Amino acid sequence: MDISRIMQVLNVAEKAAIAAAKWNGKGDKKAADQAATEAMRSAFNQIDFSGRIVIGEGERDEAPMLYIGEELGRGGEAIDIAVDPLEGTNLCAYNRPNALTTIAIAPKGSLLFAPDTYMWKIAAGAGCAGRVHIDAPPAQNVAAVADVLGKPVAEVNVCILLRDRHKELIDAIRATGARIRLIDDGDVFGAIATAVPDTGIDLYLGSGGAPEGVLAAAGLKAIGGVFMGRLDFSIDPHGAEKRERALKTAEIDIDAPLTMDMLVRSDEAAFIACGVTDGEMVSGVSDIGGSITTSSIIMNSYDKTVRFVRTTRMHEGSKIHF
Ligand code: VTB
Repeated sequence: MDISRIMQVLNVAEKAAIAAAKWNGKGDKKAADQAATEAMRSAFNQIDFSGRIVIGEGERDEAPMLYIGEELGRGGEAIDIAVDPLEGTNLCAYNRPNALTTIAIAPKGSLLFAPDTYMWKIAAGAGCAGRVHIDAPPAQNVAAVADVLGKPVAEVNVCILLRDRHKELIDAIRATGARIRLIDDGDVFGAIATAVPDTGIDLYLGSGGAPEGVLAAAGLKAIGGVFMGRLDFSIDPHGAEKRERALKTAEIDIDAPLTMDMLVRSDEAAFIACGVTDGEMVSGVSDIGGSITTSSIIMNSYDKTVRFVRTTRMHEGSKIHF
């Protein structure tokens, strides 16, 4: 995406983060999500583009805003949009690290309409393409990442969502001697962080939301990292009916390993995340003396860049605090 479009969408992510952060630590994840969603929708509608939600808050009948298929903007260039307005609603509600507002944008028709179910995922940073695979045993993937990074397996840090279904996976990683960073929520962060050296996360493994997989794939593809997924309807309480539906409507073989090129069918995609709570990748929203500062990460295919952007919004009488 060209830089002017990126700046417009960055502004959307920032506005959503500022709205969500008012709910940091307030124990109300619904209110936080709603605030982020409303702010995001309203900011998208200011943009001179023809945006279309491909990944959003749900189907039209269950989500009043940012529903799948919703059209946004004032008209212009046709753009596919994937959003999770508040990725990690619990993280925000309980003021835990790495709640983010997340957006991926790509030319129309290029983002996969992923079914709202689970996906097994593997993500790793640059250099790991062709070395790790969603179907390879965990120990093999850890060994490959250790080799690429030039460090012993014992120093590889694997991020995994803390869920009962991951017991076997966690045991397998423990057996290799590698480190594990367990996270309560927020696997878009976990996957993207593999490509951001200062986070200390080298590999992401495990199952989380399929829509979140498309968001992470957009970021990792943009900067030459690796992401692969495999849909899993069996974890989902409504999996059987969702599988039936996906069999009829999906644009892909729903049982196949999904590559970044299947999830994001363009070399023009970009991923933007703005911090809501503080985290290892970006800081959360801070409001000091009336000036509000946000921190964001942008991964853009167009110029193969990763940008960290700190924005301070001045209000009357406020001073900038860097
Ligand atoms: C997943 C993960 C998300 O919620 O969707 C998870 O991808 C829900 O998983 O990042 P469970 O149903 O097992 O709780 C997040 O962690 C946060 O939205």
